Amino acid sequence: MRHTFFCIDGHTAGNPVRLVAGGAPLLRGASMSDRRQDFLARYDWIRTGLCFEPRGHDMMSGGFLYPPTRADADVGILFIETSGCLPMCGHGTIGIITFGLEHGLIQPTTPGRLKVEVPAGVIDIAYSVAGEKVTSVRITNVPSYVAARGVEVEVAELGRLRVDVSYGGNYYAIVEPQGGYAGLDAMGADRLIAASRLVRAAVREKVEPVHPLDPTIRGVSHVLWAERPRANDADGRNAVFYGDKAIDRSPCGTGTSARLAHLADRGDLRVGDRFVHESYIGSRFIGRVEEATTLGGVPAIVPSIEGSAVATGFNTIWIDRADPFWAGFQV
Ligand code: PYC
Repeated sequence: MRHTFFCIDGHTAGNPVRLVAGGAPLLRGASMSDRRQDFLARYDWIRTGLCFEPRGHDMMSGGFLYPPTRADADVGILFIETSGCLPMCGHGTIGIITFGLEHGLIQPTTPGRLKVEVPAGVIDIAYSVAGEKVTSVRITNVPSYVAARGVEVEVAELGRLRVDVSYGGNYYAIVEPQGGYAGLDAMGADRLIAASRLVRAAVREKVEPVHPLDPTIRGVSHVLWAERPRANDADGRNAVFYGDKAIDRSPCGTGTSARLAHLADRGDLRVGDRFVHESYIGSRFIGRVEEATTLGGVPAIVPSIEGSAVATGFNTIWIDRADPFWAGFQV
């Protein structure tokens, strides 16, 4: 049996975004979080088939548009990625909203504004348009907070590291330069990937953060290696590891949100402060601490992230059960 998926492919700040505009399965559930669980239980083969080789690659990421489950939202998004079905994805949202608007799949009630339901909650979008092109998307993200401080892990080659765990829509182990970690350029991509696997596994043995309002969102999934910026007009640089082999080519929207919460928590950022974040390849998001809040009684911030995306083409993809690699593979 052959399943056909009509996709708009592109990238946000260099990281891939595959908007699956046709072929989304009908999902059960009273919220996007419930629908995420339903998708994982019954349709995860669509994610692996579209994201893993031979139809995808290590960094592949994307999502589907759904009617929202809430009356106050314009649209819902379900994310798919090599790493799983994320509760929230910042670069994915920027791409999906850009391509959805540019191709008439999303019709805003208020031009320039959208309310979007994602599994992690509800986010607000402000976007700009020039002619037919969406030139920027700003996400006011879900409340973000620090879940654990000073977790000590021992990692081969790098020795003892102290990391903090912060939430920005996914849980991040944040590693700042220290001891055996002298910065991104000193490490290089291959060593960062190998070390990230070890750091994530070691942190998972020590802490399992659980979202204060949604227990289906739990556990450290990503590692954010922090660094000083390269350019004078930026405030920080990072390499975000996800899945098993990916370094985000964008500055990572949820990673930037987690980093803003982390810096705000220790007093290095205040409400209203802007933070220009560079990615591993030098692309940028503009972050901002929008407000202080609480999440289930825990101090938190509401961060925003702004960036832009470019569609690179349409892609009609088949998943055919007669193909020995119909559900994709990873090596
Ligand atoms: O932009 O939030 C993000 C993201 C998560 C994983 C890769 N990118």
